[in-house]
Amino acid sequence: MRFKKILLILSMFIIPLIAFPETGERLWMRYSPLPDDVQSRYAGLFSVYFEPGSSTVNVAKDELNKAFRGMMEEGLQFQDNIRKSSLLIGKGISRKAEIEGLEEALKKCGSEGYVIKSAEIDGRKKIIVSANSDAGILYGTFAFIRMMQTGRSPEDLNIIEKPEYDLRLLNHWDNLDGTVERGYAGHSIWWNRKKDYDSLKEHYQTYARANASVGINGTVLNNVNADPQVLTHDYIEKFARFADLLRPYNIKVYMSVNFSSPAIIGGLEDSDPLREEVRQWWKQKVAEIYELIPDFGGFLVKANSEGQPGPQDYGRTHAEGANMMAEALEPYGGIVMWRAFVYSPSGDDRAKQAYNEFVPLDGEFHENVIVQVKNGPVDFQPREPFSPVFGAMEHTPLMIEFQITQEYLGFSDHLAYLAPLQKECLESDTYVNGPGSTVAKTTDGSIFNQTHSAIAGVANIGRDTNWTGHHFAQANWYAYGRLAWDHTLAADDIAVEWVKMTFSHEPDFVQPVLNIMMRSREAVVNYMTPLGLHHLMGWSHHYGPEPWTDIEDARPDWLPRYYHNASEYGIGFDRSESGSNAVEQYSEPLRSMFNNPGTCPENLILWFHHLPWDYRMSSGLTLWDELCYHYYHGVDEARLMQKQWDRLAGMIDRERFDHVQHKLKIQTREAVWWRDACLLYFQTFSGMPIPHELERPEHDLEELMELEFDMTHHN
Ligand code: BDP
Repeated sequence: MRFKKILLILSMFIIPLIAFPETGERLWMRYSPLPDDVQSRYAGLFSVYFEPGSSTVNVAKDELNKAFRGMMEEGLQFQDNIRKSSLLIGKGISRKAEIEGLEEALKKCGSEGYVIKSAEIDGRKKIIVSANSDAGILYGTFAFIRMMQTGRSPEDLNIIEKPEYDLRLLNHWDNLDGTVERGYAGHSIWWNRKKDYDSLKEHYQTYARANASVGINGTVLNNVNADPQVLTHDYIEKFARFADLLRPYNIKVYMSVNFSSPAIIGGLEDSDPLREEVRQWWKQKVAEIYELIPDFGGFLVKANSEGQPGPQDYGRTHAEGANMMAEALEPYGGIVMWRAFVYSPSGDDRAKQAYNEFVPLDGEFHENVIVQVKNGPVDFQPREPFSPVFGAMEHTPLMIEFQITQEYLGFSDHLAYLAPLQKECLESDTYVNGPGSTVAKTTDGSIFNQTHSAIAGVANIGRDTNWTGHHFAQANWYAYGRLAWDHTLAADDIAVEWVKMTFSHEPDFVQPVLNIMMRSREAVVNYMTPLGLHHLMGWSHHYGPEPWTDIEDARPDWLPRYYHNASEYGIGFDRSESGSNAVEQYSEPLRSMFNNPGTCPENLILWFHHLPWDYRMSSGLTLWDELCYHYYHGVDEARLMQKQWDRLAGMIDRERFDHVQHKLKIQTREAVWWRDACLLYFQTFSGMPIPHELERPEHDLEELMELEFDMTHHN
């Protein structure tokens, strides 16, 4: 009797906790029961005709069933007859039933898009999900699930979707020893795992489902600082296993390669791209890869950058290097993504170098080469102008590289929702083809007639149970994928989707969380690098503020002082005509606008200008006072985010609530650290007081300068 009682208590209280701890492991695919009103909207859709198909179609079918079982608390009834079904999913629906407008709609959705449509057959209402390919069925099914997850009405649907970019990639900066460069969510999910692949299958499936749910269709499995070993047969076999796992989810694998591989692992004398022996070596390697991975995506290459080898080591150009690989990949349909992130210790402004090296090569790259350009001209800072390379190479497909991992935005300790940053770049007008020539349009094929369109995001994924370290960093993976599919989506709409799917539909929860997310990136900009300042972080760890760092032997353009130039006169980098003239790389009217401090957007003013401390800003304040207000505002925003979150206690599960609360505490403390470090240090030059109505700094400059930063708890 007593035993039974214990069992009962266990099953009532303990077991549910063990069975469903909210660890974040299920990402935005939690499929927990929907609110009653949403359930009732979908209640008529249990009987489904799912046209049989490939393993990709089976993935979609299983997912839909899983989603119904969780969200509607009951599995689907699969029918083999469309008349008995209310939801019809498949490529061939239009052949089986006459549905007005379906054929036309399918013509608009390309090879990966889909149609979701309300229709009436024999006087009965149905919903059709159709596409031209199995991949389209996969994405259409996930879109339908998203509609349910976000509570959208399934009435009067006429959705026609087609992805904006053909290739929507994640770049994992994962090393073969299992560490992740600039990763803050634990070790690599791909490399150096003790467990065998079979026991990890479900883990990889979650990764693949998450990507498929937003439309990511490619992934680079290793670091751009590539270990040559990755091209040995053992590793190619490992890539092949991952490719097999990811294939049903319409995800191709790609590899980062080291330019010197022929010499390092091939035993050749050198890796000169114009030498026949070297070219043959790459051809054979590529053949070996395609033997095992027939749909291998291609190579990503970081060459002649930060110590990586490249064609310039042999007096050859980036184009000659890229084309050699492109030729090897071409017969199989593979591509080369050649990174434009280059800067040599040349003495010229680092922000100008990618443009200087690449724009003259426009037109020289093979058709299957895409040049991959970071969103800004320097390096993934909290705010940068867009890279002037966008729009400047009309004969070369360019792809944007965003950083999803928060190397410069507080690692996985700070909440920073990055969709506003990405939108800011995508929507920046380059003017290269007149007004409206946004960065998005110069890369998605709508302005230039390019063979490929692509986009990449440096992943923030690791072995942490919640995948990304901070629960809110999951939103950055999600939002990147959504924007890669459709860059016209609004950052706040994406955030609402994610919050509903990940946490709750409760408006009293969704609204304040949306508010937190939408303010978060600007908060980080304000407490780290307001008004166009950049690169003020510690030079090795890239985490905390060290605007003072001076290291003998270090390259000047690695050090913050190169960028802020603070002196008794003022602060900022003069990139105007009288300075480095980086403004020249932008088209008119931007060039003139950036060139003049009076017309330069103030949120970039110190990016383009070196100005005196008493320069009058549009607010009427001096530059010094304005800078102080921005830093203090950043801290206020961090505090507000923390308070807003505290008020949500009890509205979601304890585990995730506490975790986020803990992280927000760290963020607020560190926002003060950033503010005090930067302002107290700059004050040694400006000699001006912090406006009296602002609180006094909490730290002492000397104490901050002596702080030994400990990386260990941040990895
Ligand atoms: C920098 C990172 C470095 C990367 C480099 C790159 O600090 O770890 O290797 O970018 O993109 O921001 O290649």
